[in-house]
Amino acid sequence: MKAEPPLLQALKGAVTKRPPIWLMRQAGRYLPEYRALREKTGSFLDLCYNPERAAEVTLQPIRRFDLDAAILFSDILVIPDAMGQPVRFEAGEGPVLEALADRAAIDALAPERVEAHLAPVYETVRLVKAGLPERVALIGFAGAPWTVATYMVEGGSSRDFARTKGWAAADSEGFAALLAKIEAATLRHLIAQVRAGAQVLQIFDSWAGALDEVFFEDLVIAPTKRIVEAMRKAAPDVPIIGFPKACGLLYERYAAETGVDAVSLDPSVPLDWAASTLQGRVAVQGNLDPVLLLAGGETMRSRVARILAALGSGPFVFNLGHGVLPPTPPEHVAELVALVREGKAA
Ligand code: 1CP
Repeated sequence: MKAEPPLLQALKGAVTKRPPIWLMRQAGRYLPEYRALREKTGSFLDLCYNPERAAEVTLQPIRRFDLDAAILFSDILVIPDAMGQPVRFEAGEGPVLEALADRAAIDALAPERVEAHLAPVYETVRLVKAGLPERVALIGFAGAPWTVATYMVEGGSSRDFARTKGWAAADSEGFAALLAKIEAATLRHLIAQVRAGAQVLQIFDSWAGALDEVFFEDLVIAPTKRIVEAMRKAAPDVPIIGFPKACGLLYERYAAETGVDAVSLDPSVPLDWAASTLQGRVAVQGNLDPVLLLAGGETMRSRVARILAALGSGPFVFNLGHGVLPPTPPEHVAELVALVREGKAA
């Protein structure tokens, strides 16, 4: 029998001899070979919808570093794009969408377009899978409904999510209809990624930390729980990692109530608290500050040792607390991977 990739073992609750490691945004601007390919390709979305090039970008960090997983190169905002709310990425500005104006705009969204519109993404998954060694797992992903909704309602990035939260407060029924559309599209997208070869799924809820407890329950926990339940039926063997970034003590309820196999921790989560409160119930992933990877040196080394010491005796996946920053020297990534491979705890 073939050995299961270490990432899958850890996500299913095993304590591995060395923790598996992968990094959010491990493909991207900090790699010269990414910048070269990016320059040859029109827009960022053109790259996401070009299977050969997106597969190449996904595989670039795997060729350089001894990582335990590849993450599909795509974006969470392909979902509004597929449902009929076009997305553009402006250089230096981030995503731009025509903000949803009213209930009619929500009703016009079409989750049933996902498979056709995102066919190139599933082709990318197939190409990557064919190019990966058995021990390197392939991670598919989607944004969580709340985080994707913020971009659809604000028309792009936001600091305070005033329009989105205001809509949820004033018209809970209309907002629930929006989340239901995103949820339906997300399910279709996750299932299609699994059919194409994804072995693990991560749900990015980057703006979960912007919500109070009541909104967190209704807009983060409830939709995530429904997605996890539906995926258990569609793909019972595929572990799911949830990343409700910066949600503080609410990580505990998220881990207990959504049904995810693992939670990804942002850098602010105290390690001993995570070990005692979360790790008995789910696997944990994280949580080195990406700025410490950028800085490198002794501070990075001692923080890595501290994370390994605190979390290494339970089911654990080494990662950053958020994505690799573009100015990060690739040699620092190589050193980090080597440190985790040695498994040295302070
Ligand atoms: O060329 C460029 O400048 C594009 C930069 C870029 C990249 C490399 C964007 C635009 N998206 C991505 C890829 C991406 N996005 C991946 C690839 C896999 C990986 O290597 O990890 C993933 C998983 C995402 C997910 C994503 N997109 C999130 C969730 C994770 C997070 O960063 O919090 C979010 C919020 C987005 C939206 C997004 N995509 C890109 C931008 C500039 C933004 C807006 C971010 C913001 O509002 O602050």
